[in-house]
Amino acid sequence: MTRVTELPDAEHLLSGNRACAGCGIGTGLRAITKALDGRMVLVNPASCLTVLGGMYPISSLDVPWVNVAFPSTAASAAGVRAGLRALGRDGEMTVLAMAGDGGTADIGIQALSGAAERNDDFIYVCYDNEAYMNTGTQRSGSTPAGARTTTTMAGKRENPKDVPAIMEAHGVPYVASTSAAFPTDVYDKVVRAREMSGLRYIHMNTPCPSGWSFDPKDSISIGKLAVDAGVVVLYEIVDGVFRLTGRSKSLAKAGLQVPVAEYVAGQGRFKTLGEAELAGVQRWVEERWSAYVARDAAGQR
Ligand SMILES: Cc1ncc(C[n+]2csc(CCOP(=O)(O)OP(=O)(O)O)c2C)c(N)n1
Ligand code: SF4
Ligand SMILES: [Mg+2]
Repeated sequence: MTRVTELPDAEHLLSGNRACAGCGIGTGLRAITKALDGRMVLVNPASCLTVLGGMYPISSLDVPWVNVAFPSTAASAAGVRAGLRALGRDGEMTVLAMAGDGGTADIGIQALSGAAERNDDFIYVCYDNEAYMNTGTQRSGSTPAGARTTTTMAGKRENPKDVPAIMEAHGVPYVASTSAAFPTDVYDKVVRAREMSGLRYIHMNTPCPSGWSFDPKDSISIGKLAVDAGVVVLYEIVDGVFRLTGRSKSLAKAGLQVPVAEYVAGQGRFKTLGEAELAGVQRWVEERWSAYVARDAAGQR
């Protein structure tokens, strides 16, 4: 695994942007742009990422990017790739589609499914802050059970949609789950994806101080707690072979380090979560975790 001190020095996400203090998107995007060495076109729809980028003609990124309509990210990325091919510039840069969880799990899923079925040639990163944050924290298909949003005032009832599993079912060559709290895990996965072709899907958890209600200084520690509790799991599936990575790989031997109760305690969005609901979430996490550990062991045989 790459160490932080081994990451490339070049910065493509410039200092100063319009995201909230402590926003996980910036941490993750910084690692992604380093992994692509700045040779990329970013395609993104309306979201907090658009806000982070700034308004034309100002940009906080030193790479070209295209803002597209909310449901069309994957279709637009496929179009950008086709355009580069037509210009004879196909090998020059990676096309990176990057959208939020609302733009991926809900409104953009038909375009993403179509692109996955065609195995279109780009990397798609869903950064998951677990709600529609840019418009003021509405519930998405990726919001966890028990989380309070402006459209689930008593806490959401349903568990989140498993988008990486949906993408795996399409048979795409690369699927990964990562967290902005582990920038080297993000970096290594984007490097691996960069070296492959076809549709490569990466799901990146990005803590959101404003929407989750915690102190911005705790962004990384909350992201790490999510992994230690098994709420977020770091893994990759390369040509159908599953393996846990980084911190989650260590936890396969050591066992989950903290109960879900400890993870939710520091976040205001879970303040309506009752004991019975919490026990339900804990069971759901443990069942998922056991399945991941079993798949990891099977993949190594
Ligand atoms: C078709 C359409 N519907 C609704 C909107 C309003 N809108 C802009 S950003 C956004 C929220 C996006 O949520 P998500 O994709 O999770 O990204 P986040 O804001 O959380 O970063 C919404 C609903 C829009 N721009 N276009
Ligand atoms: S609302 Fe959340 S995701 Fe959006 S910029 Fe602020 S911290 Fe980042
Ligand atoms: Mg979101």
